Amino acid sequence: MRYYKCLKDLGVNPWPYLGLGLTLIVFIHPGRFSVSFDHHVIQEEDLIPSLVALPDEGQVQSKCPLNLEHLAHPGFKSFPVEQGGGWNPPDCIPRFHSVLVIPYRDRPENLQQFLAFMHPFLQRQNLSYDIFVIEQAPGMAFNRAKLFNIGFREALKATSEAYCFIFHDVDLLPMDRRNIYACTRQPRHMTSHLDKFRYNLPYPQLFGGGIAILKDQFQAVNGFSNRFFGWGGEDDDLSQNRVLASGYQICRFPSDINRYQMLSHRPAPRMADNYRKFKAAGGSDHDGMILSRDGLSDLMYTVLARTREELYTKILVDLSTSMQ
Ligand code: NGS
Repeated sequence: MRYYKCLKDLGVNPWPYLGLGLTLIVFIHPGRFSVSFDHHVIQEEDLIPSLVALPDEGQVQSKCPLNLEHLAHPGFKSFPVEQGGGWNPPDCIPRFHSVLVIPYRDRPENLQQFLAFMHPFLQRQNLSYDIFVIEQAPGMAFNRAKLFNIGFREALKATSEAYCFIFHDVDLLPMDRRNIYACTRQPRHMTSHLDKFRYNLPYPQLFGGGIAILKDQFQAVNGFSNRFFGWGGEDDDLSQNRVLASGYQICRFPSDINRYQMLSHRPAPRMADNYRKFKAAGGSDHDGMILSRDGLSDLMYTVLARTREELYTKILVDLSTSMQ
């Protein structure tokens, strides 16, 4: 009260400042959006049961353990990776297998940081996994979505185990070890809470950054559209016009588990009207023919090189081609 009196003596009315302060706190609070947008969130106790495991081969007792509390403990030593970036737990039978597909061009530092971080992260989760980096050759605008489609196609040629796909940007690192890199029964948006957005989910339908989707689901929606060159929109098309329109639900892990750090890089030029133009040209009209004609079904590319690097398999592709 003394301070209030002093302020009054100075002729200052503190209430508008207090009001402004409170409003600011409400607006900048990191949980502001996450709470209101948390629909189809898998509760922590259901997290492991929600995952789709590899078919059981009857050796249940030697299955790799997966324990969320155990994951949080420090002191994990990582294992060497097979040439080409694949890994299997050495002394137990994995419950899950995941194919990570990373679209790539021109960001060597990010790729190095991503791989150095992800291998121990995935190994700690006792998954078996493969990492495919799909690099777009110079010449055309970057087509993230088409690179994912190519990664899907190429991984299926390379590994018979592939049933769960993680389509992931190279500049995002998961911050919570409980964020299991396996597929859930419904397609999952993984990278919902980024440091860049102060761990807020910018809009509920966001499906960019990193997603986990089963092979059959991805095939059922005909993959991504191949028509998005440049930044933005391809993920919105996948969620709205393909995944949700096909009757799937998009789920998420809880917001504290879905936290990600974005690695620094020059921002890609924003193509603000990419999606609008796409829709104006017919979009992925689910009931019409376009969805079935644009995606995995009309995927054209040429593989220029396929190399098994020390920490990943690299596939260099030319998108300007009309070869399938
Ligand atoms: C939207 C984009 C999405 C993108 C999201 C978040 O505006 O493709 O921002 O991007 N949609 C359109 O452009 C239509 S982020 O800022 O995280 O890079 O995923």
